[in-house]
Amino acid sequence: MRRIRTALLSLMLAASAVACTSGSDSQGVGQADGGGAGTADESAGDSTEYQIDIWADNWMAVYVDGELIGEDSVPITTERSFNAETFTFRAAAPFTVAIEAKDFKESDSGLEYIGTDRQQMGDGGMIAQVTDTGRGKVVAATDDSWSALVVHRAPLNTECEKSADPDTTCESEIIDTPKEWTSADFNDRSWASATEWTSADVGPKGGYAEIEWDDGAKLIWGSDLKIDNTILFRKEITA
Ligand SMILES: [Ca+2]
Ligand SMILES: [Ca+2]
Repeated sequence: MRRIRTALLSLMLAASAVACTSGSDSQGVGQADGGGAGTADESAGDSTEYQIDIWADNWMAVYVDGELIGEDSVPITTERSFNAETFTFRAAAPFTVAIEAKDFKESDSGLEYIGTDRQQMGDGGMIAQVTDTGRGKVVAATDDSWSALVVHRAPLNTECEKSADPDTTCESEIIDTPKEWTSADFNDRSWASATEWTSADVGPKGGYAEIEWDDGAKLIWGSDLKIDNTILFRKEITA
């Protein structure tokens, strides 16, 4: 499947290169320069077993080179759904880890506990590390070298937090999740860098302490722990 796509992509790139040199000048800037090296595919025999440990407030799904390898076993609608997960997978470096992380929100207002005396903006946070299980070595971990795209931000007007009708008064910014964003050759160069947060900022609990985190593993999120509700993260791992 992947081979075919790679071959098709090469053909398309070749075709557009011909089109460019033969006169048409209006395209090709955006993506033709994106993939490049990334498409040297692994043959299954060369793959290595890895595990990823991950903790998120409140929910996450993990993809490797476009394939879902695991998602949070506790539904996001579970109150205080804080838990760590460990997933194993096989891959050949370089490979791309893509993580969708969600802070719980009851509606697009961005608030939780709506209509109760606890109505508030919840906050998020996520940490992960990838270990080569054969060598017992952490080969990658979350930090500000990861790319991030916030696809759900709310409330933009934080003063709506105690509103009696937050679904009307709270404003949000919601963008479409890009197609193929989990694939190795997706071009994420327009994305922001993830923001590193301290454990004092995030207050990680429920499973976080059960994992022995590498010193290089940092809690990350968007630039705002409360307003950034759904975030896509990506990192190409070379080791
Ligand atoms: Ca939360
Ligand atoms: Ca939030």
